[in-house]
Amino acid sequence: MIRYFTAGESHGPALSAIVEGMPAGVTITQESINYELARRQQGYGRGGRMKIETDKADVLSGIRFGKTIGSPITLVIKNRDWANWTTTMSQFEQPTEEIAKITIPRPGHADLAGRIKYGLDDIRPVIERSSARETAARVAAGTLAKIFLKELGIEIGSYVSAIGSTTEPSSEVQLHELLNQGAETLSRHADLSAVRMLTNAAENEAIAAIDHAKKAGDTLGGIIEIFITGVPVGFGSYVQHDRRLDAALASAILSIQAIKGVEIGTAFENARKSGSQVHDEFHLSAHEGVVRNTNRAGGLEGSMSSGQTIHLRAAMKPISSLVTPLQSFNMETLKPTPSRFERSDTCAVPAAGVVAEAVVAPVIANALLEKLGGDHLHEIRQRFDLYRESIRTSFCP
Ligand code: EPS
Repeated sequence: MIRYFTAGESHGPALSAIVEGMPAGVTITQESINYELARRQQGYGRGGRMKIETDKADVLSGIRFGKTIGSPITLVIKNRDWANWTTTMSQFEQPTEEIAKITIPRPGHADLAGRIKYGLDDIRPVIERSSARETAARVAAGTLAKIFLKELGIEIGSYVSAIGSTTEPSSEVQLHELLNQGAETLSRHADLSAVRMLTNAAENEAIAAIDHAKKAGDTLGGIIEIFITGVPVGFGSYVQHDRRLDAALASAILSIQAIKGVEIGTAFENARKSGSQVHDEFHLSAHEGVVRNTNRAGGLEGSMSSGQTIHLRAAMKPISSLVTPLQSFNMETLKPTPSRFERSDTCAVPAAGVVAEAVVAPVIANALLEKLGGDHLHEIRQRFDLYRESIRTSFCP
């Protein structure tokens, strides 16, 4: 099973990740990891930091001659901005000059609870580790699982369906056409847009909304749609809470900074309808076996994959670092005061879609490994092909 941890402060020397349990024999290139890191840096509305960084991952272990060897893989992404923070973020040396403590928490951020929880006298360490900069390490780690899944024809993609009150009116037909070619085709299409939306009209409206928010010293959230194609029926399980695939996917998405809601399929719309209008009926096809004409369940039934495209939707709150301050207080003087500004983004919804793709990849990879086992790509592929074919042929009338 794939496990990973990340480490690193936003303005420390580097971010890192150790990924354990990647099957052996998977071809990895540095370009493929760096490609995803570059995608994460994109998006209209990002702040000044993205102009400083060009994220690239160094691989320190677990890969030999371009292939995984089954050993833990260590990834390191250097922070270019570290050069400007060596005094403030010094690990051992005591600064000779006074470093101003941060004592005014931003509403909506980890500042208040983090300082209290860890008994700190300065909010700076909370900002450093709670920062969404950490997602660079998660994208690097998740990309490994994504590459492994792609070898088996399982693809993960995403697009942005809303930024603030701007909603993407993407047609079901267009979405279907893109997803039919694999979820990565959808992502490549979304990547052409500065806000990862699918129509020019929505893109232009979203850009204008971001400009407006920036001018007002405000921020915008939005909604991301995540799709996973090629997952066969029967991954995950209903028999125990911690083996439920829907719960594991939702947990991974909710672990992304600023994500406050997850929906599977059209769950909230379904809740307002009767069962006969919701459930996806079975039909039998001579060549494909079990087929459905609808996918309101979002590819997950009984906490297992249904064999249809998995569809998750995530709600991102507006970033909580605002130029125009909200009401706050000084944690030392206990005097009411406007919140302070920390450099940030106006809108990071497009980047969050790339992060979402990365965090669901190990979840799907683990569901696959739990079902089929195997330690190297060749044996996993044999088992995967056999499983898929046996399902298909069992139900062809
Ligand atoms: C981010 C890096 C950060 C922020 C942002 C995401 O860089 P800095 O703090 O140096 O400007 O731009 O972080 C946050 C939104 C946050 O709340 O901390 C990145 O690499 O994605």
